[in-house]
Amino acid sequence: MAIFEACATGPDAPYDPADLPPGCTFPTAGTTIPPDLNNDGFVDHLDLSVFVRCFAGADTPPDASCAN
Ligand SMILES: [Ca+2]
Repeated sequence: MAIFEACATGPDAPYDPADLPPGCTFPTAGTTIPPDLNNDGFVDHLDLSVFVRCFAGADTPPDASCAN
């Protein structure tokens, strides 16, 4: 959740993988970043919706179909 908050851009606000905000860092940034769960170039409410559906607990893997 902390990474999502640090990386959130909002709808229609694209992020630049080469210029991410403080706290939004990843070892290797490609064209999309991990919190952009639907890979549309924004970190917004749609990604949060997927996160909430898939969150099962700190040590519990998510249901395999939760992102669908
Ligand atoms: Ca997204």
